Amino acid sequence: MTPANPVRYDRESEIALIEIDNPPVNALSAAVRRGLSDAVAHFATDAGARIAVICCAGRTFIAGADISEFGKPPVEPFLPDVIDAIEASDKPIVAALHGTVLGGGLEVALGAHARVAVPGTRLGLPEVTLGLLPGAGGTQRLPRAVGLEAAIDMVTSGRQIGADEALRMKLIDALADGTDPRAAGIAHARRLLSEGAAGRRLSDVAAPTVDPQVVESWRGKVAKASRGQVAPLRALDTIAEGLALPFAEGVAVERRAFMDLMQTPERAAMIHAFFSERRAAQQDDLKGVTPREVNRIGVIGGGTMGQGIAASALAAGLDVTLIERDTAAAAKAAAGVAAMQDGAVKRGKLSAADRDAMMADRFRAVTDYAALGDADLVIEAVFESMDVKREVFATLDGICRPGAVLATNTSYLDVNEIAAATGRPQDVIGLHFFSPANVMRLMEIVVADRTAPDVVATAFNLAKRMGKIGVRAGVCDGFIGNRIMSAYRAAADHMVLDGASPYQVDRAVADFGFPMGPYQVGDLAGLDIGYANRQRKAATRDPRERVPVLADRLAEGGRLGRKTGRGYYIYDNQSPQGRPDPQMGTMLDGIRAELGITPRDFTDDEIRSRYMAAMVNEGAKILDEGIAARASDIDVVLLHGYGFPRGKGGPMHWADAQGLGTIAADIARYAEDDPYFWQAAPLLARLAESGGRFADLGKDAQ
Ligand code: 3H9
Repeated sequence: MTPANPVRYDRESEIALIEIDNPPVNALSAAVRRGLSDAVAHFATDAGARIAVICCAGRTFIAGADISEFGKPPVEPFLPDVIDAIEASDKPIVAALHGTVLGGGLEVALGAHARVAVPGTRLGLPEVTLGLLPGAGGTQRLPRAVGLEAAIDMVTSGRQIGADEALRMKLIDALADGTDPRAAGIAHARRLLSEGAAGRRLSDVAAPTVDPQVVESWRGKVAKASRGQVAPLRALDTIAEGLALPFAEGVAVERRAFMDLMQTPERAAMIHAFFSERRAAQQDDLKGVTPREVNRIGVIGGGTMGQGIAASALAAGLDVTLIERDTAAAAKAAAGVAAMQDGAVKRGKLSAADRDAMMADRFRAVTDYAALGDADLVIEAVFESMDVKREVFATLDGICRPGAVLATNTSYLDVNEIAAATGRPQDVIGLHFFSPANVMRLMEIVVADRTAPDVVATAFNLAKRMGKIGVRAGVCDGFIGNRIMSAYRAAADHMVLDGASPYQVDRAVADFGFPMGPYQVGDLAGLDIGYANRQRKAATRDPRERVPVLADRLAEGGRLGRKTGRGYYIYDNQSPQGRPDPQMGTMLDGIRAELGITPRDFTDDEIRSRYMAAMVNEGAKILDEGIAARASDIDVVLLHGYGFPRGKGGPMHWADAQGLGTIAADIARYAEDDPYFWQAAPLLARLAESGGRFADLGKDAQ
């Protein structure tokens, strides 16, 4: 193999081995496509080779097209042509699979005449998660292998399936015993040769019948799940339309759809999200810094958050000691953690035996802090009060071994002040998990003034190990996410005072693509939390700041949201998901009269513009202050912690796509009514003035 050719061609007696070696994930770059195409041509003329095996070196079979090439001019050979050449081969070709066989990788495998996988292999067509659909025959070959509905499910959801399921679905022909894909491929090729079998070309297989009723029922499901994204529905149409045509024409339908989707803002946004998630972990100042070793962790506080953190740490293979106030609370927390593990067993993510072993050997819930003496890292998840947190940290300071990392899960308190309760502020950091912590992937890593670099590196390492996306944040009230949420919540509250209803705001925001509007979120989280926060800040509040009187009235009246059956909405047997309160209009009229506000109408567009402008403006302030290092980090936080629609890429990407001049002009207009709230972030004003974009900031430094 020359360095330029990532595809090796070897022979083992009558078996040709075509091995792709393009780290890290064997993506189908132009060089791989060229190498694969040449290797297949060579196989055709290699008289001694009767069968070929395509396999991959490294940790995975091909994980898809090379995403970094998208948006650039296409380079030949094109993937569909390479796959057609594989399938057209007169001599059989076996795909030997391991790791994650995704997108174009699975399409290559579907072009082969037989597929064998090693245990643990995962397969999927995740293109819709990038705003695309399979563009190299996947929408037409997959249904011919697994049937119409199984194919629709995989293509429109982007879901990955395990090797066992793939075997049951007949997506693969065999599951190997060993873990070496090359050996598995050779063994399967030998079997085919000895049986005189040649596998099959999926393009020759008759297409499954397309029942329009089945397609219609899927359309409903897919539309609901995809919340306004275009790719999943286009993928459904492409499968249905293509299968009614001869294979070559079906593939042409697919190609057109793929090219159309390639041009959409949704595709650009979703690929931005993909790379932003990976960029978040890149920290230039941590290069060469060795993280501390973490095996044993302590969790203080066994509420929902503490339980979720414990469950997530256990799943990552860590040893967990949870501390609670008394034995009853410890037992309750332990039961909660066990229930979360049961959920993982039910979802097939954990075996029952592993759960039992993990709970017996690696987990304990106790009451004595002394049990944390040998912990490598402790995460405090107690009541959100500075006094309580400082007391916990002072105790930890007296008990934990030197070098242990002491983390707080506070969602807005000052981490510097918490660190000052110890004699070792260099070991203190914020690890802000999102609830439920065993499900939500976001973790804000809050770096205080004196946090040591190896503690920051340890936090990023821990995030990766726990399957979380760690995003670095500086210390301020609410860090990145909650600070931005306060801003857009305030914009919404102002509109409600001025004439909109909470229900209209929620609807307008949901139409943008959020799973819920701010008032539905408020009811879910509990209205007491925001109320307590406002009380805490009341003494220092600027008199020009508008108070969300409706929220205060609801909380003071015991309407705390779902948990009390009433908040902005009413929750009961008749409407477990909530229904508007018919009294809301009267209540709001009263509040407006008290405040001397003459209500006015808001269009849904204006609601969205104000909501988004507040979000983007606060994001710009956070960026300017260095609370977030990159605009893309803000996008990741909003995407993973606050339900921002992935198809729009995050608020900063969305703002760049709108043009910052438009948003700055909106803010200037809103400021005419409320100059205190609508102060344009200086960074936003500068970029709007120069025609710049958030995405370009810091590019020179990268
Ligand atoms: C497609 O195939 C279209 C076709 O239908 C039609 C074409 C005509 N390209 O995630 P990780 C990089 S669409 C380029 O941290 P993990 C990634 O950026 C594609 N680069 O590792 C990172 O780089 P860095 C369909 C890629 O072990 C490094 O690899 N395929 C690609 O947690 C490691 O990645 C997909 O959507 C790529 N395709 O997870 C699969 N994939 O180190 C997307 C990864 O510089 N990929 N990189 O930051 C994944 O889901 C995960 O990366 C994977 C590994 C599960 C493979």
